[in-house]
Amino acid sequence: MKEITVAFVGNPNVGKTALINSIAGTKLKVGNWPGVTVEKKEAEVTIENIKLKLIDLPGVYSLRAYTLEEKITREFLLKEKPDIIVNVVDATNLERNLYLTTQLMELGIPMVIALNMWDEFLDLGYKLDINKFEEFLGLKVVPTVAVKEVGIEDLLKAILETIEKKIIPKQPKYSERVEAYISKVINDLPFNTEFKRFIAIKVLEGDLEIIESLGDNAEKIKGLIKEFEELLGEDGESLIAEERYSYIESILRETLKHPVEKKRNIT
Ligand code: GDP
Ligand code: K
Ligand code: MG
Repeated sequence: MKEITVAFVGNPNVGKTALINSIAGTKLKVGNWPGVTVEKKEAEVTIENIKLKLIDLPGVYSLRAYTLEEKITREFLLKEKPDIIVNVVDATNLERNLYLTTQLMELGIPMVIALNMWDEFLDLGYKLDINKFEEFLGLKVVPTVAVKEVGIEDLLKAILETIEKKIIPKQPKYSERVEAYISKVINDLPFNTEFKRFIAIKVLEGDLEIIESLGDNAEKIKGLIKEFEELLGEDGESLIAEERYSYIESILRETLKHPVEKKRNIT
């Protein structure tokens, strides 16, 4: 039987565990990640003769490796290379949640988005043009209410289709100046990796763990980072963060309608 590893990734408290529970029922196994006390939860479910291994990764806001949760989640994605990522997003907090999404997209792993908390999203009066949103990101997007088992069938369908068609998200495009440096770093990477773009961007963000992994090329690349920061007049991490947020804003401007504020009666 074909076996597929599905990594659930998202900010803390967005409904990752609730979503896995409603897909797999009571089959969630709880353990620990090797060497640490962070809980490792996983479940298995078989659909259409495909065994899905659902991995509940620790909640993170970013794929830096500052916190233990970030380290575990990043290690898993880069080393275990899941077949597909389900990026669980709190639909009521899209701008903040999509900051992580941009980084996940850069991995180039097949991916779908579960727009969870869809009940609250609707209650608050938001509207989203899902087709347009999917088109911008180049992946399937499924509204879900994990605690009410809403959207679960559609999410499973999207997962299977994304795997079958190997739907890799589009790459967030940054400014020309930043893209030029991403290309330069990619050219200087000393090893072959399928995560070239992800690694290059992390290098420009000043990610020490990744820079040190570049071995003999680290010094040359540090020179490039210095040049990059001097040219653009800011530290790499802030620069890239700004670029991520302007990419996110450009998409939300075209797809998300905020609730119309109720007019207060003036008496
Ligand atoms: P995790 O940290 O991402 O694993 O999030 P959890 O699965 O623990 O869920 C966080 C909280 O949000 C819990 O109190 C859930 O009951 C609640 N929750 C999860 N999904 C939904 C949803 O779709 N709608 C609403 N209203 N609450 C949800
Ligand atoms: K939680
Ligand atoms: Mg959880």
